[in-house]
Parts: sequence; C-alpha cells; structure tokens
Amino acid sequence: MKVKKYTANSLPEAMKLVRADLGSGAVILNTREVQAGGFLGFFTKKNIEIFAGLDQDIDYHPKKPVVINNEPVQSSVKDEELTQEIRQLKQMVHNMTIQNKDSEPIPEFAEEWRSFLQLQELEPGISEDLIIQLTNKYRSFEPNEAQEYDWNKWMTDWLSARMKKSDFGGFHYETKFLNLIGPTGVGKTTTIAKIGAKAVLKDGKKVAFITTDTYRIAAIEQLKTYAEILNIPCEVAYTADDFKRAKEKFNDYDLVLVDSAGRNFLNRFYIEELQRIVHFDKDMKNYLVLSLTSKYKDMETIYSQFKSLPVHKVIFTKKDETTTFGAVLNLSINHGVPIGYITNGQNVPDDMFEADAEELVQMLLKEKLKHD
Ligand SMILES: Nc1nc2c(ncn2[C@@H]2O[C@H](COP(=O)(O)OP(=O)(O)O)[C@@H](O)[C@H]2O)c(=O)[nH]1
Ligand SMILES: [Mg+2]
Repeated sequence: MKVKKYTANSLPEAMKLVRADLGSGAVILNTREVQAGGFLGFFTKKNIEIFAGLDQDIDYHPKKPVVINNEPVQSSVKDEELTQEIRQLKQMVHNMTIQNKDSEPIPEFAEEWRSFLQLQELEPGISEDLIIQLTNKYRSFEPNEAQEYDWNKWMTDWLSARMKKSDFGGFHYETKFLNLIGPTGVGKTTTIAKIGAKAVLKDGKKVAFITTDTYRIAAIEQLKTYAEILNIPCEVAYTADDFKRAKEKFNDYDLVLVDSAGRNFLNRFYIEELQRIVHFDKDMKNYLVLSLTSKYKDMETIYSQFKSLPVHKVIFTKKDETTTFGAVLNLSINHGVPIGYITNGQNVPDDMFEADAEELVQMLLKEKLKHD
C-alpha cells in the first residue's frame, strides 16, 4: 500500500483532502496533531496530519469467514496476518511521522534520547514534541558542532520551561497549618517528622502536630514518637471539635503540621467539617504526597481525586527506591502544579530536599549519564 500524508488545520479539512485524492475507499492509518512553525515550541500553531492510503491488494471482509474446503477454519490465520500487517504499517507510519520534509530518518542521536525518555516514563505527548525539536536543533549544526553542543542544558531549558516555574521548593511558613494528604503508606507521617524537625532544629520555629489519622493506634503512636523526640506537642483529633480545640491550643505556634489518613480526604463530609475550622488557602496549605514507586497513571488518578481541595504542592517520596523520574515532570507539566519536596530515604530529618524545576529535570537527565 502506498501511504501518503495530508496536512490541514482541522480533522474535517484533512479528511476532505484524503477523500478528494483517494476517494471513499481510502484507508486511514493514523492521525496526529503536529506543531507548525514557532520557536522552541512557543508561538506554534496546531495542524492535523493524516496518513492514508488506498489498498486494492487487501480483500478484507471481516464479517465473512474465509472458506477453504467448505470449512470456515482459516479466518483467525487471516486475521493474524492482517494484524501483523497493520502492526508493520503502524510502525512504518510512526517512523515516517518523525522524518522531515527531506525524508531523512531521525538521527541516531535523537533516537537514543527518545529511548531514554521512554525508559524514564516521560509521557509521549511531551517526549515526542521534545524529540522533534531536538532533531531540528541537531540538524541546524554541522556534525562536529553538534557533538560539542551542551544538549543537557538545552534539554533542561526546554523541559523546565514547560513546568510551572514559580512556587517550587519547600514550605516557607506562608500559612500556620500545613496538611499532608495522600494514599496510605506513601510516607506522609515520616515526611511530617522531617518537615517538623527542620522547622524546630534548623529554623527555630515553635511547632506542633495534629493527627486526624485515628484509624490505627500504630499511626498515632508513630507521630507521637516523633513529637516526643522533637519535644513538641501532638494532639489527636477524633472529631471536628477535637480539631477546633487543638487549633485554639496552638494559637501562638508558628507551624502546625497536620497528619491524616488517606481516606479522610476522599470523604466530602470530612473536608467540609475541616473547612469550617481552617480556611484552606488563608490558614492551611495542602501538600499531596505521592510515592515515586507508584505508576504514573495511578498518580494522575490520585491527583484528580484530591485536586479540588485544592492541592497547593506535591511531595514525591522514595526517590531512593527508583531510577525513573518521568512522573515528576509529567505531573508538573500536565497539571501546572509545583513540587515542594523530594524525599530520598527513611532517615528523619536528613532524607529530604527542595528542588526547583531545573534541578528536577537534572535529576532525570542524570540517569542518562549513568548509562552512557
Ligand atoms: N525508602 C524510603 N522509604 C520511605 C520514605 N519516606 C517514607 N518511607 C517509608 O515508608 C513507610 C510508610 O511511611 P509512613 O510515613 O508511615 O506513610 P503514611 O502511611 O503515608 O503516613 C515507612 O516504612 C517509611 O519509613 C523515603 O523517602 N524513602
Ligand atoms: Mg501515616
């Protein structure tokens, strides 16, 4: 089958071109959105590309079984062949989409970057765009010039420019209450202890804990133990009234860290009760805690469950247990949410750091050097 590419401003327009050229028997193999023009992804406009072809060779009637010796047994073989053929065509089209107008194949250099970004689980929506821009940039150089070029910096600038730039870095006492939310086991309580310890020991703040995670005794004991070590008070709030009393008790404190059970914040009633006591923007910041060991798809689901609270920042935990960091960039780029802290171990208070967008991109890019 001869495959041709059609480009237009919209899908209906592109379809019109296909129909005019190939007639109504055209086979659509792939459609995609492409950026046209622009500078490093800025000021670009979106075009639609359709890959289509006309194939008289394939006589495919899916509803009609293939009859050989009067026995309808071969249809699955035919299906298998077609599936195989479609797979090959898809691969061919995929390769074509990244060729430029001179039909040069993508340079090996860009291909290496693409596989690396795939391994890092950077979303294709981000990485494919990046690879196209990288290829264009690469081709603008003479080969020896390209080798000298600081690609690491180019990547860092390109990716960090797409992340929300402001508000990165940790908590700077902008509200009295800091509330850590997120699923069970991601490291909320441990991270509260780390932030609390830094506030007491490094910043000399007057700090208290409140926990509303009263489901398991062990969870309360865990926070109380940290409070004892830091010599600060810890209140357990079983009810909204308890929380109100604790809030009054800690009236002259600089920072009150609130620990919670993941499920609390999926309960509308609980949130409404809490919002009656503390104003979520004025008095309290909500930081969503996610573990870098979980799947990005699950992180997205969790983020969308919590985002209306709102989520002011995200904390990623357990950096020490993975070498895959695409999720940090995906979440920040797709949702424009700043990253507060990264934690990288179980030690309180040491295993935690603040990072800006550039540093977080570097965290991912550093993994490539390990393989080069
Ligand atoms: N490896 C590693 N483990 C962590 C980190 N943060 C927390 N943990 C561990 O994860 C487990 C659950 O932590 P916890 O704070 O109780 O989670 P919570 O249920 O969200 O409060 C504990 O064993 C912690 O020591 C981290 O950054 N790296
Ligand atoms: Mg906990």
